[in-house]
Amino acid sequence: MTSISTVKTTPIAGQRPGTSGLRKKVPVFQEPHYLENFVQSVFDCLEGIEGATLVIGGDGRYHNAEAIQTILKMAAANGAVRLLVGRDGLLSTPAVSAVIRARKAYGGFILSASHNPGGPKGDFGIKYNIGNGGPAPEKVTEAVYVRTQAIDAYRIVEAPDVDLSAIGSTAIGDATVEVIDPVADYKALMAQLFDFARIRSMFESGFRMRFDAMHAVTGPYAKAILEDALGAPAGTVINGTPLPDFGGGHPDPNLVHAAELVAVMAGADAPDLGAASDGDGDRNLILGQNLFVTPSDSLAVLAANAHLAPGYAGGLKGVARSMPTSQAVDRVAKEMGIGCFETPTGWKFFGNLLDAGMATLCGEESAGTGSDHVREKDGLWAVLLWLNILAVRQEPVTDIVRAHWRQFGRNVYSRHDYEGVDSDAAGRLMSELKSKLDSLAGTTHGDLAVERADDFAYRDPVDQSVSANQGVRIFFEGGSRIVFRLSGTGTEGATLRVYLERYQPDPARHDDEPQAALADLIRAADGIAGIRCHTGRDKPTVIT
Ligand code: VG1
Ligand code: CO
Repeated sequence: MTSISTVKTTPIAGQRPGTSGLRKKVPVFQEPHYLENFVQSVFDCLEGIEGATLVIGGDGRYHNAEAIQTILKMAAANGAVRLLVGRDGLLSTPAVSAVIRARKAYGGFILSASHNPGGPKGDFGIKYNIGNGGPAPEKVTEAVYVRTQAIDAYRIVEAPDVDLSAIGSTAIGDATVEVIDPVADYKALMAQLFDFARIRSMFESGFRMRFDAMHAVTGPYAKAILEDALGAPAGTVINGTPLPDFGGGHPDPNLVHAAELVAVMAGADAPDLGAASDGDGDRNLILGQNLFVTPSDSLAVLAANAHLAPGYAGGLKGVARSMPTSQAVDRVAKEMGIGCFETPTGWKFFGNLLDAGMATLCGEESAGTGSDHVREKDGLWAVLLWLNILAVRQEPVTDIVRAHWRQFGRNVYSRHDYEGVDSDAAGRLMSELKSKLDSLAGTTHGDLAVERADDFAYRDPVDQSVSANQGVRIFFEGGSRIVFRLSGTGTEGATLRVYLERYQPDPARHDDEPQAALADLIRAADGIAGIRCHTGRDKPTVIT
């Protein structure tokens, strides 16, 4: 007999999902009923959970194992009958998406706080994905939030924990838990998209790369694909064992947190390609010898060359980028005569475009790139597409990027983050800025003249839903741009993100150091928004 308990609970304040699910410090998720309230609120908003198949997995961070057991027992109590879980509770974000799609599941839960640090005092997070494999759209996340404010009970099966360490099936209440190989579905999908034989022969002829898994979830995926399937030498994947605290590091593949890899790629004996991924495996960092390929440039180069990989040989239906991402890909789309969409920050906004066949490739400046193969951004996929392009073109990364700039011009780009800022001060900065948008047009800042400024609002071309307040855009004559927005993934105070972009058509200036090339925009950003005066900071916490 299955024993299902209905446990009384009360709403918990502040369970509002941000850019990418609900993220809080681990001790918050450990508070009584905290996780249960949110998970039950999700179930309460789903129609047809009765008899459903769900996929559950996480990036292996601290509290992953405990949270998964709770979700399994709640899923069974709420009527789901088949629960697919990665071995040891591990599944990267793109792998969850791939499994949901491959096995036609109803949806899934991803346990991750992505690039945020883990450990007992680190961050934890939960995100619900729908049947297309992508993050639940805003109308679902809003309904869940409303539900968290009214919930009074949750349902859970009384049962011992399920052993997740070996492939196999276990009953839990009326449901079956199937422990699956976390890599298999994903690897099979990659083998369909890319020319593994060609990449393999590139490695055989001495091509060298270094992939930094940052002690996070991509280690097993990268080893299975790069080393085992593609024949890259052992040791190509570094920091390849997932650890609950990511080895004390910050699994964010950028110039600051992947400093070890950046140093290797700047050294005399640098490999041909350097790459890294984040906590949950959906981001990517691409480095050539002595060259950081900005995610915005990477998206543009991939769009221009994707047809070289078998999965994209038929060309692209369109491309999409988040609003703060540089306009480099827009130039490629124009040249190719395909559509180019500008969406708010966060992968959930790409879902409709991908489902409708309006876009094939999507990207964000925050190191997220992906395609219609899944409905999440996909770190290892981006690395494999680069490898496929390199195997066909037989040129160094640096030459490919430089040639791209010569053809399209360079969108010099940088993001300045002010982390842990007082929330009220950050709010005041944004509201003052918004109050003067109309009066900014025509003003000059050094040599820069403002063309127009707005607060970005997006109308989804598929379902016509509108998402307002998505960040302030300031356009300057000549194609330069500054964007201001507040992060929706932080767990301490507020993070102000300032995105700076200047278009440089002149090849003689393509080698200019980005911060120097953007110096007048950096000054203008402070002049316009009063960053120093509002935040009390004289420089950003992180520059990428
Ligand atoms: C950040 C990035 C955004 C990304 C989001 C989730 O959001 O800027 O581009 O989609 O993280 O990424 P924010 O609101 O802090 O700027 V991750 O790898 O969760 O999955
Ligand atoms: Co991530």
